[in-house]
Amino acid sequence: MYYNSRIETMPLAQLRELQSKRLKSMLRRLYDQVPFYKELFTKEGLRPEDIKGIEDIHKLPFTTKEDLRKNYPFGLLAESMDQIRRIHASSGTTGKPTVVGYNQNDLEIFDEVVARSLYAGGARPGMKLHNAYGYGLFTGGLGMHGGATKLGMAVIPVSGGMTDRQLMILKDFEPEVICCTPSYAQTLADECKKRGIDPRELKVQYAILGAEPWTETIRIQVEHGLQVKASNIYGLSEIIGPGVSQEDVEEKGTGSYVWEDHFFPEIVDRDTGKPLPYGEEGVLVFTTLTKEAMPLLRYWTNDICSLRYDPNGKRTHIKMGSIKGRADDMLIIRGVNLFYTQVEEIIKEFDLLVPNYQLIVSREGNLDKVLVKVETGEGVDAGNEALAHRLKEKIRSTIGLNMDISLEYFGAIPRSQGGKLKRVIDTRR
Ligand code: DLL
Repeated sequence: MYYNSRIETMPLAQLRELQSKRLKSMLRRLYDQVPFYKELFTKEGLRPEDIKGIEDIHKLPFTTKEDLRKNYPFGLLAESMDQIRRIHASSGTTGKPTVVGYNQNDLEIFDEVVARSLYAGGARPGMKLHNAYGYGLFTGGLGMHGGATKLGMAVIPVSGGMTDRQLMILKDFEPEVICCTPSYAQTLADECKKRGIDPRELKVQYAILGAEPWTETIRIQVEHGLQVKASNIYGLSEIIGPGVSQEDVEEKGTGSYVWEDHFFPEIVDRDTGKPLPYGEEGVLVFTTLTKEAMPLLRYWTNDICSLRYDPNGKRTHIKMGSIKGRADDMLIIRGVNLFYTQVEEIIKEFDLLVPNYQLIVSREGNLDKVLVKVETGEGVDAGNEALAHRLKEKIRSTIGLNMDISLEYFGAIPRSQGGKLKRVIDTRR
């Protein structure tokens, strides 16, 4: 039932004790090894010994992406370079990438949390993993690879792109598990259909999807189009990579287990930074409890979601809900806060539309404009003005914004080629 049953079902009181112990030694390390943190603590009048346990965590300052940028590339390492065994980087929206480093122990933790995640997603030792996350500086490819190896799977390191070859491998190598972004899984499902490949001929049973926000509609499409059970994997380079949290394939839709023995999650108010109670939506913040090469304290992820314990869940660890969007790519359109997923929610109510879309944001004079380009279903006329009008009205009455609509033919909007899909093109900046 579990990859690591002792940890995954550890009673909460015991988990808290473990977290407290780990937090204290992590703070000592930050203070002694990272000048940035020593300065930050001094500025706040804090010493590591002021923190008695995990319940004091809210007294500590946040770390932001800006702090990583200012210390680019290696300024936040708590370990000398000769102990570093891997470096990853994720591209930011502007300028230099965010750089992270791992020592041997960190890589072992990475493998452990990914192995747990794969297991919760349905993978078992002896199965083959079709790994279509990108290999390279992105943590997806190598991260999933390491965890699958640890679990005892045979990894097929396909990486992203070259859809023809992906389909051939899916058919001929008969992997039982695939991992990729949800949008790429949609691409693969569409291509199967186009080429007349019956997904039931494939042996793939489980899809472990993440690295970008997705919805229940996409789950249904992928599950149907590839004949798999699809579960969510979440993570970010700064904290480790994929495997910070994972949905159990038998508890779909109830949230993803955060591996709390390694990553302590909080939800805070996006404006005040104050901790919010379980169930409320706010910014997700993580503290790494065990990472040695680059521990981070209260890292402000900018991802918006909520946390809750599930009394009916198989594991004791907390669950995070699906990511509603990012606080920093939240759009402000004529003063209205907008997550593009809100538009997606509306699109999916229309049977004649498919949720493959793009929002093009521009400014005319002082007025923000949004153009919604959305595909119609196969065989549906993209010139259907009544349909465009109904969508426009629904958006106006639900979100309170007038948007322009451009219906596109099925297949007209670029599909993911394996990387993260760009849903919003904001030309105002
Ligand atoms: O995307 C790590 C990863 C790889 C996760 C493979 C899952 C699978 P970054 O490139 O640093 O790391 O991007 C992290 O991607 O803060 C979220 O905004 C978003 N993200 C990642 N997973 C999910 C998910 C990897 N399951 C950023 N749902 C995060 C929604 C996700 N958003």
